[in-house]
Amino acid sequence: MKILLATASAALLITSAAAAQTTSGYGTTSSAAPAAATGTSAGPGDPYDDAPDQDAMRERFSDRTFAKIDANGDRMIDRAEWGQFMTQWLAERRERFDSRFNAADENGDGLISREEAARHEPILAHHFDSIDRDVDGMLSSGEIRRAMRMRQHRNN
Ligand SMILES: [Ca+2]
Ligand SMILES: [Ca+2]
Repeated sequence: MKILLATASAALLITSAAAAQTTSGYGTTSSAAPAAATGTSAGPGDPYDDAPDQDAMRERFSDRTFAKIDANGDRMIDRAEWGQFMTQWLAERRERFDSRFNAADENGDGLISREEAARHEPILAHHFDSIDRDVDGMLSSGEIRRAMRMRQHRNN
């Protein structure tokens, strides 16, 4: 197969940097690159997916294995096909993050307050103070993404 696993893994490492871990509501960590390359089933593990969503996600991801990434069906995944796959995957992930963020952001001010976190995202609520880098009592999407990245790095 044409794709370099090292490259794929590196790409995934960067692009999945925001993916978090544990099954405590942040989703499990798994690497999509080997799964994608070997055709085995494993979800990329979206940090912002809860368990049921994650199962659905894993299901979807196993659909989207080698054959699916291999757009032209030549049984090789080239750089362009991989790039397209990652682009789409990232877009979907961003969409899920945004929709979940927006669902928690009851008053639509673009920030998650302590109360909003408590009602919608217990994990965020639990780690509120460490996530709230600028100590303004609100979580921005940037602060949440940063926290997820850091968790990911700690797990690697
Ligand atoms: Ca809000
Ligand atoms: Ca803040």
